[in-house]
Amino acid sequence: MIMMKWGYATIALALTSVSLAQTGSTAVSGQANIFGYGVSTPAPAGGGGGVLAPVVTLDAGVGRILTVVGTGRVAYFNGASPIGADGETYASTIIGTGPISGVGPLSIRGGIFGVFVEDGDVSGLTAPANFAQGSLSAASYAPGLRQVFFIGNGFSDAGMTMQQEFLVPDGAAKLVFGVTDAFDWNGDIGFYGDNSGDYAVDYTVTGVVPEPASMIALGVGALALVRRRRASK
Ligand SMILES: [Ca+2]
Repeated sequence: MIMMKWGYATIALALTSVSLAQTGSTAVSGQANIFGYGVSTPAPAGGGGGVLAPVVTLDAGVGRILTVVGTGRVAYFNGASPIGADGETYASTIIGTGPISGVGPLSIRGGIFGVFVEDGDVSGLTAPANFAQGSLSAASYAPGLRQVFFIGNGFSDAGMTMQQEFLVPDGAAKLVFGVTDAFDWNGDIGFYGDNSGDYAVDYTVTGVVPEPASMIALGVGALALVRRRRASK
């Protein structure tokens, strides 16, 4: 009888662990304004607000983890040396706009950034505090909803052997990829108009898909156990 009981439990647990693996690729224009999500026209301090940043619709799940491979180069003003996907060292603090946070203080300029957003109209929401990202070579990060975070090339080491993990906040329905820009990389957003070149990202989101059917199976399994237990008494 014990073997039978364990059999039920094993089946039920297996059904609740359907894994999620969402992958895709997108180009990220050097003018893709990471702060522009949720507002029709980001108000720049000058130099242009850029273009809409690409948005990925995330599959539903729990315990979701994002990994990214970022490439490409972007020049941030006419005649500037392009900056790679992993950015370069520079002190930057940029004020956000609308429902999206700013960034910084960070020791990086250029490179690929991301932000997780909930479903629906977020235009009336207040921006959260800037994400305190600290070290840019940590193994994992846990940004909140609408907190802009640095992704870079997605690796923590120069040899690009260790992929960083970005924990997807519960309630996130979308992932936006883009770039930051401001006069001298500090203050109000702006100066997207003179950017040229593109980044590109390959992204993967893993996790567990909650399945109503498996929850029913679990309930049926538990009920069966109760009945067997009662019958054996
Ligand atoms: Ca610029």
